[in-house]
Amino acid sequence: MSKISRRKLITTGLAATAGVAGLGVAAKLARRYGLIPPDSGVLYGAGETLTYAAQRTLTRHSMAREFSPSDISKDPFANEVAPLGDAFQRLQHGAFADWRLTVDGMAARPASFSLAELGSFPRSSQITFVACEEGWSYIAEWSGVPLSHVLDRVGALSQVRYVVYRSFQPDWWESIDMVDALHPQTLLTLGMNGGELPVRFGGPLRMRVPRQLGYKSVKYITRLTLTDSLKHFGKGLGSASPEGGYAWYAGI
Ligand SMILES: Nc1nc2c(c(=O)[nH]1)N[C@H]1C(S)=C(S)[C@@H](COP(=O)(O)O)O[C@H]1N2
Ligand SMILES: [Mo]
Repeated sequence: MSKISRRKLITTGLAATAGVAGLGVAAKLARRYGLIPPDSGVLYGAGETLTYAAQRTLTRHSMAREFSPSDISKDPFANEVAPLGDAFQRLQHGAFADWRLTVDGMAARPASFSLAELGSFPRSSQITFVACEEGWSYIAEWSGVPLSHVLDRVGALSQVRYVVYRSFQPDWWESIDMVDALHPQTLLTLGMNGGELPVRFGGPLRMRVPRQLGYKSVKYITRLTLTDSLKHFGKGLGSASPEGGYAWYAGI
């Protein structure tokens, strides 16, 4: 399917879901409100784009379901990660005192934060569900700093449309739009189930995006880049996921 006809499909779907009168209006709305996801040019793009557009139109302020303490999974499953290597182990032996979160790109005050600094920022916690695309899931309590707070601190410019987040594991990088970046449940996570965030669950610092599938919750976060375009990151599809055949937008 060509990009043109895919776009047509999006706007048709948008017109239907949002009850917009007329395709021309829907097409204008889709462009204006950024409803075309960055990987819309790839094969499975049509369905994903429709999901993205519909969710962005109808549910941008909705909250991921939160559970009660008695729902917390007793023995949560940590997905296996590739070996983290010597450099990570050195940081771990130093109790991650030298871990830094670099924030760059379209910010008035780019910064580099230690975990202690992040820990001194306002904290939020949530009991939410992690769902892997492979079918398993668990519920845990997560605590951390709302990403929106960090964006405020660095003075995110008004043109920013996406936050790209990178991991100590170079193969793992993702991005989210501002609806998710500013969403109150999107957390730079430092703690889990009342304690520190264990390394196998992404410690010392993990992104939690509870409104999307588990793979958007990248572990070992080292860098955030604020940008108005995803064209120049990787293959320009928005994140590592679409490069490997998964959708950039994985809303649940
Ligand atoms: N850095 C990094 N982040 C990652 C992964 C990974 O292998 N490395 N796996 C992802 C996938 S596919 C899922 S489903 C979740 C799994 O989270 P869990 O280990 O807490 O269950 O983490 C995501 N974040
Ligand atoms: Mo996953």
